[in-house]
Amino acid sequence: MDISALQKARYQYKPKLPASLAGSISDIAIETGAATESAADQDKLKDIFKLSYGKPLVTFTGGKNANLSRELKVGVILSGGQAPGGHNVIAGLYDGLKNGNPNSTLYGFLGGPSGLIDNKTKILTGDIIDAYRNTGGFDIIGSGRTKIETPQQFAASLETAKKLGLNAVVVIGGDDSNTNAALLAEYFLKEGSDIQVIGCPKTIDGDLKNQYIEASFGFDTACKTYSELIGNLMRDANSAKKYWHFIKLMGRAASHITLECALQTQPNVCLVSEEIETRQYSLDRVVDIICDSIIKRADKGDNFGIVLIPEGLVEFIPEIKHLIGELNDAIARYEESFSKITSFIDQLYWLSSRISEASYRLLDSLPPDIGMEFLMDRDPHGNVQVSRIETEKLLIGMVEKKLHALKKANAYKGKFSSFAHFFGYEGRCAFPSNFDSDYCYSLGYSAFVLIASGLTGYLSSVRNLTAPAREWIAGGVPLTMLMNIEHRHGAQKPVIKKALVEMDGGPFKAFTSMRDTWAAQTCFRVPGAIQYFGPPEVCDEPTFTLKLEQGKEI
Ligand code: FBP
Repeated sequence: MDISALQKARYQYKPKLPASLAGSISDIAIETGAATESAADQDKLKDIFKLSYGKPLVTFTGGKNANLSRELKVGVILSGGQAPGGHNVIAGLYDGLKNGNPNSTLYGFLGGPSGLIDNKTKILTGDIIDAYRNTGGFDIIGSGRTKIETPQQFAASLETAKKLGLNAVVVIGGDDSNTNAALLAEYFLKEGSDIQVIGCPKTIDGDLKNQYIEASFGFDTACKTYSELIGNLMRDANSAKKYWHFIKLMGRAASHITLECALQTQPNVCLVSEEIETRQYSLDRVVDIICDSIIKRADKGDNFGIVLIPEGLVEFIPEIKHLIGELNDAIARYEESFSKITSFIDQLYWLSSRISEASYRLLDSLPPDIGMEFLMDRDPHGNVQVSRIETEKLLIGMVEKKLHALKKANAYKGKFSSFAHFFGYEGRCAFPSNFDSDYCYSLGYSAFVLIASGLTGYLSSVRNLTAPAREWIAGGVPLTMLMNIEHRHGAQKPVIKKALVEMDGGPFKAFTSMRDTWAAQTCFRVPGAIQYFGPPEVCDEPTFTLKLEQGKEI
């Protein structure tokens, strides 16, 4: 790939580390806290994770730790969707390993977890790492969504790790991938192996967090990228004053991205899936919310505006959630016969006797091209691929219908002209912001310290993230602390609990205090592009979500 001037300049950027990791490698000690409990379902999880449940929290401080200069062999996996900063996690891990002992080796597993199962690796040398520092993407080794699930896959993973003589495997992934990391750590222990497993919290969705994992990496850069694009559309809408833009934003389930972008840009309407589920709003009610703003603004002659829609919305509208649940179960149970049916009409007929009448009627009432999107292949974790459901178009169609009826009844006199957008993949491989560059490098470096200290079943953790990087607190959080039991793919499974938007949380409260004004007036805020060079208040600012969650002003 040809190298841009920005990429060249970013190679020179030296990520900032927390003070506990920034000094000499021989001066990092670990402090062990109290034993931990899982997020819920403690008894069931204790039984599943007999050997790795409930370990203590650990924090790095100044002190001596002879283990850090051991020669180590580590394998790293990039798992699931891309998130800006993944390359810096690997760079931090590499630099930690080499600072500890220049003879240590870092293997990259190619194409995600399947690289571990199939023993597809490449040794990551200094030259390779240098070509990817502070860049976006996961192309250094590639990523994948293979789930390590069957006994054969677990056994093959152990065999690969043994063949390579690994001390540890690092899984850089989201909630599903880190659930896998927890299961792998337990499996290795059960098999009497001392190969360690460490996770790193990745996902632009921002839903892998608790009080010790303050943010997943990539969220910061992705939100800033989308907010720039939304701000640009706002300027365009306010200049021409003739279009409504319906913008769906990535985030498989949680609405964190949409909410952060709303706080940054102040749109006329922002739907928050978690609120819609809490209030049990129907699809019609959601359409009414959008139409209310359109009508209020049309009364003032403003026939333009911005609507933000979270990607996962459909799974939170009660009647659609029910439909998806029934579809998931029916498709999982009769996978073979369903996969042979190719036309939508035949699929509908096949489903008519396998899902409830209400769900069938709803599916049948959707425009066929959108109905079909509900039946597309599930991901390897059994989830509907919501990024492929065009909710923004479904809502535009329903809004048009409603406005047409209102016009006939003389209750709406405006003009409605719209565009549908989906911002998702555009933000996942952007050059990481300074925040993500620093955070990711610190996560990778911490992963090294956890490995060198002999720990397994931990997620690398860096917190106190609204403070300057030197004051960040690095350490590790036991993976079982984030887990609960959920109904997935037709069965009860141990999984990392998704952190959804909280109705009593700072970000949602800040949004609700302003949204009525935004709905009627034009209060657009244009944040502009991510800045990499310049004053810290411009270049290093964390997300509003993070600040509000920590009770800080925005
Ligand atoms: P992860 O949870 O693996 O980080 O992926 C998140 C995500 O970017 C979602 O926002 C989106 O729904 C999904 O990936 C898209 O998946 P794919 O890359 O397979 O199309």
